[in-house]
Amino acid sequence: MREGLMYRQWATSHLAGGNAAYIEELFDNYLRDPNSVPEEWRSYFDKLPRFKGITTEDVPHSTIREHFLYLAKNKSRAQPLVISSVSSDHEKKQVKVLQLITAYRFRGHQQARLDPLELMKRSEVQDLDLAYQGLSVADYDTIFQVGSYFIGQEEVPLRELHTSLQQTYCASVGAEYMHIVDTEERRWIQHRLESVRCSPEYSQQRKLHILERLTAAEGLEKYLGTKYPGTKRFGLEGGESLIVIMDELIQRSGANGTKEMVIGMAHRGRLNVLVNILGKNPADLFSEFEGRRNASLGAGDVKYHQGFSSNISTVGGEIHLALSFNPSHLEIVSPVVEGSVRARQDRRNDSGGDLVVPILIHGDSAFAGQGVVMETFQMSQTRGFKTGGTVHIIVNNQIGFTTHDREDTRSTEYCTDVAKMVQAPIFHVNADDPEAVLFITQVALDYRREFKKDVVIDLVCYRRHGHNEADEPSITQPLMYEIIRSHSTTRALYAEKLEKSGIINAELASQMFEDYRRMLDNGQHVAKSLVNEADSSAFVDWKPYLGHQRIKHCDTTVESETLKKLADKMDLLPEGFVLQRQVAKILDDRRRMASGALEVNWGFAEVMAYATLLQEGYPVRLTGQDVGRGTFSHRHAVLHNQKDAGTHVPLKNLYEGQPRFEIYDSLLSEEAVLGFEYGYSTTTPQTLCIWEAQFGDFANGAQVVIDQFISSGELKWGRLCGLTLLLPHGYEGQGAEHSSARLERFLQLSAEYNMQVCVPSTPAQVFHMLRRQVKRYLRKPLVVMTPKSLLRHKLATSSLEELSQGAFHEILPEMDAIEPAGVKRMVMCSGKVYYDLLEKRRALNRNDVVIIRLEQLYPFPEDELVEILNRYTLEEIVWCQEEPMNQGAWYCSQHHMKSAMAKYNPAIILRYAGRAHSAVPAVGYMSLHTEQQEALVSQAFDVFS
Ligand SMILES: Cc1ncc(C[n+]2csc(CCOP(=O)(O)OP(=O)(O)O)c2C)c(N)n1
Repeated sequence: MREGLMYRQWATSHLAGGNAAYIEELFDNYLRDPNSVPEEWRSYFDKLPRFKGITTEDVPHSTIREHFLYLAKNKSRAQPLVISSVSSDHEKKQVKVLQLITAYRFRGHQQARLDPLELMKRSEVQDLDLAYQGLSVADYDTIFQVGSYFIGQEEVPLRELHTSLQQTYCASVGAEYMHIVDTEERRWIQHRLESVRCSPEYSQQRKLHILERLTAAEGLEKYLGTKYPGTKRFGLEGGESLIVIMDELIQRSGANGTKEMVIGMAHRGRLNVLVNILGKNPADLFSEFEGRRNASLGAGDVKYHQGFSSNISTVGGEIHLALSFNPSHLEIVSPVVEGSVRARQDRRNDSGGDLVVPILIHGDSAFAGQGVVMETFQMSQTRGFKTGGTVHIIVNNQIGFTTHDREDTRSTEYCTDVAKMVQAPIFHVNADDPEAVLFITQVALDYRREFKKDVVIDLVCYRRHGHNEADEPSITQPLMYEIIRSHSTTRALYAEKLEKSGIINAELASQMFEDYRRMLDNGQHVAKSLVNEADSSAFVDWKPYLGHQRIKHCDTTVESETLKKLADKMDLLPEGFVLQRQVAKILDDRRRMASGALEVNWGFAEVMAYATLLQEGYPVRLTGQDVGRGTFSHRHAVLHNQKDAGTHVPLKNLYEGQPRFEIYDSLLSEEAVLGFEYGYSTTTPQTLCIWEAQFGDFANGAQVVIDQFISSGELKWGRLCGLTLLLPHGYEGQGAEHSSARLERFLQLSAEYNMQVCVPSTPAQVFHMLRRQVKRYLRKPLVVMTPKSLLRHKLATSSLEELSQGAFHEILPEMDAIEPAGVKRMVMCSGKVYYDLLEKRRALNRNDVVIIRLEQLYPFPEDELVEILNRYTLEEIVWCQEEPMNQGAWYCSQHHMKSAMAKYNPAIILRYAGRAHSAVPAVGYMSLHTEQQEALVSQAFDVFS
């Protein structure tokens, strides 16, 4: 009570007017918890001078509080409070000075000179005005406390402080970091920026190096522009400082001990990064310009989408760089890079992300507009997807194709605002100040290393030419391009600056240019630190996987003793672990399945596939929404203790030193998560990598990943990928959105042995299919239509022997003992409808009909089908499906079926039994669904007119 009263007296005497309430609240908070107020206020309150005389109302509260505490502790030795004199006018101004500092930290970036063209509108920021803060130039010589950062001094004259604030926050760097809630992070950034006012003095050698990098960046574009005029290269002109950033990121990371960097970037400046950073041989690039084809690729891709890797030497040793292949779809490479990085980190046991670093280079419009950017940020700190922070660079040329005005490109203030969702610091920097660019690169990389979080460098630049070299920019941006035409290049401006400061003379600058040009003429490598004989010890050997289109035979058998032993191990629970009742029953059943007392179900077969693979040395990674339990509660790979909510993952506890078993319920994203898993699996051939959709059709949220990477990556870029997609699919009356995984779309994408599309219908089939996926030296994506109701279907079971002794069958022949001689009709189908057909045939007692299951629709098992057809003398062949006629396998697979039939009997017709054409995947009424289902099953046995 007394404290509050005394404080209020102090506040009102010192801080009359609008600030008083604010300061009072701050001080109240400070008294409760000194750490709850911004540190500048905390240090101010802490440092208020000591007063003389115990009763004055000017006594700061901290002093009083300390004294009271002291008295309370030392009742017998009460001491008088020692208080020094104070100038209340100075105190008032001191508060205002602190407000001024805070204002610059919050809003200085709005006044920073970020745009080389000076076109960007800078906001009016009142808070940065001395007068607005109640100060004036008359106070310039007064000394104020400023905290310990500014130029390492605690007290400086206002003049010096004001200059420092402007240099730090309103010159070539616009720093946004006050949105970060963690005090330590903010302090760290403040210290780094303020201690050198964002402009450290670099050595002459360093400055020459910057000039050399800019010369290389500009030189390459000029050379290509002259040699191949009008050819698309998406030049970097205007944003050459990107090369300064990349060079520093690599060298500094290498010095820190980083071993690998994975870089994702779109078209802009890609050729420049390839040649000047990754050391691609210019001669190779030129031959691509001249139309050379890579004979080893199928379709191939344009030169500015191809990936590349190399090793670069740094003071800390060799660093491996991988520039990720990249489709035209902007930003989709971001999660792919993250997945690749995580795979490399897992391989190196680099849980902190120090050894492998992701770098993502974005365009300003794409970064602001594409949703996958947000999804990728949302992943960045989650257990299953974090990579220790990503360095994001925006090549912000202030134009997205032709769109320039902010009202059209975005609603946010900056193109980088999305990064604030994960409280990433954002450093805007003027690309025409390459030393500021270098400085901010160092701060950004060090921040990532210190805090393991994402950080953004917004390189504010311009685009000297059109969107590409065949595009005329003044059609849409006449005024901007008038300015650009008379604007010197970054290199020229920097060379001029170095000349003025006597570091170089004009001849040296042009000599540098000539030297670079000569190297290109000679077709020489221009990246100086390129390692010729790369250390390949950490490389993955993909050779065994290369050159196969299809491998049909694979031994996936397992000793039944091994199955039992593994099942026993999975049954062991930690002391005191209490299972939920239904889960206990499921595990109980699994125990009986392992002993042979019960037929094997889907869940058991699937987890045993993982267990056996782990036992054989293959890591397994499984992600997707709700994968630990399984959406339909069949997997239970993660068990939850009902007593303390702790978890236990039996598959992680099989034996000492076993391979990784990673299972993560993913965030609610399909696009970024699937992109991530694609990146992961293209980096680790040994791992069985699986992504599961909650319902199969949700995969369409990741359609870009399926179209641009999964189905076409091998043909475009020669990248192998063994990723498995589990997509729950099946017509059970659950309505339009929960029935179909859109099988037809995957089949339509299937060609040239690009991927596999399977519809396994028994537990043994899923067991062998998953094992086959990793045991064969074949890395092709596997798309699986997985069941829902079939997980518990009484007929969809297998024996333990089928697991131990069987194999994956691309076709399952007739299972009942039907005499071939009497068979007139064959019904072919895939998936769950088989069981409906089987029950119907049994009910009808139709021994003239056999039912066969196509368990793999692509690559189509044509020879096997012909072999089965040849067992019978058929009059009719029917394809039966649950899906409407325009969906499912009918349109996309019938040519394969007909091709096999032509080898059997060219005269025989393929009939259709299934739902009629439909605009929706399934109906919404259970009664209508049942009606349709019964009709299509009956139709398979009916007479066709
Ligand atoms: C998903 C997607 N939508 C549209 C395009 C077509 N496109 C190619 S580049 C581009 C402009 C990108 O602008 P920005 O991100 O600012 O990069 P810049 O080209 O200016 O470097 C557009 C719209 C695309 N490639 N991908």
